[in-house]
Amino acid sequence: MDDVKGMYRYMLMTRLVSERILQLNRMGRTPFGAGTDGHEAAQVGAAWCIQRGKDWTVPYYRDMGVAFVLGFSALDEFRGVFAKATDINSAGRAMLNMFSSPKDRVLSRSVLVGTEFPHAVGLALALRQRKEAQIVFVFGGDGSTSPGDFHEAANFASIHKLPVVFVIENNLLAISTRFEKQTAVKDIAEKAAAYGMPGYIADGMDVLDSYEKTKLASDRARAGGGPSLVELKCYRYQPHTSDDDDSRYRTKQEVEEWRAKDPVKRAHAYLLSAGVPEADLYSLRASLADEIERAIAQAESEPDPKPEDAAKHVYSEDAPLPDGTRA
Ligand SMILES: Cc1ncc(C[n+]2csc(CCOP(=O)(O)OP(=O)(O)O)c2C)c(N)n1
Repeated sequence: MDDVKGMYRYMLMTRLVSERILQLNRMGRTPFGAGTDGHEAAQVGAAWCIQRGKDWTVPYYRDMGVAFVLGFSALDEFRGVFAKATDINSAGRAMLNMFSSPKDRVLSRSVLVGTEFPHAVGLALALRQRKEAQIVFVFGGDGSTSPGDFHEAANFASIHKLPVVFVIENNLLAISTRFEKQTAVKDIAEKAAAYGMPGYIADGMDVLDSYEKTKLASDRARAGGGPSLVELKCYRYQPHTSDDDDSRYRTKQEVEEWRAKDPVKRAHAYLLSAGVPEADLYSLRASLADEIERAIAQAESEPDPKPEDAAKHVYSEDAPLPDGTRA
């Protein structure tokens, strides 16, 4: 029960942060926002299988719930949202949610969809060569299984039995492109068979099912059995980003149908039915909301990055100039 309460805490935190990100953007206080609503159970359930500080994780840009479970705070998140110099991911130079934390073993990633898979597989190969016991979790959306990167990475990982868990959050949309317009099979999990690895399907609106199916995959990787793919079927409630008009590609009715399966409400109902007092859940919400408001106030008051730092760490600072001299 303690685990489920812990999971619920991170799911609720993810929901509340995500809602504030969109509100702040609509108020004109931030340049850009992207929500996670609808993915909380998938992300938190899968991330519960990660051994913090030991395993490596390559999350994708929607994975706030994964980042929070791994140790990111609301303040870490809002520093990125406000693109402040204090942002731990990129010092305010990349978009929000380019999660990066060497101490938490979160590999810095690119915004380019699908590039995380070969990076994760390379990481797993390095762990194998160094005889380290940890495993790698890599996350992506359904759309990220279309580029060649995914297929090359899955094939290579399977041939070499590398300790990788491919976690795919299938929300049926890649911006405006619907699932059936870019994937000919019924389930993403079917793609695993082509590479000789198991493909598990979970109800990504259910945190326990997401945890259990990801656990099958992570147990297999830890035992030396090689990679697996876990498909978490979920839905994105908000537009793709604050720049997206989702009324052009889906109906309100479709969103409402999925809202009836709200993963946060479902976990809330589960806890109540298991005897957790409602007052405890309300005080949890109040304390999270307070933490979030304090994080927003602090992040917003912090300094912006300096314009002259825009290309810092992009080019090697001691690389020779074209004429062979050094700056
Ligand atoms: C290589 C590449 N092509 C296109 C884009 C633009 N783009 C950003 S997010 C996205 C959709 C990805 O959808 P999916 O993987 O299903 O994840 P979701 O955003 O739905 O969670 C696209 C096409 C990109 N970032 N990288």
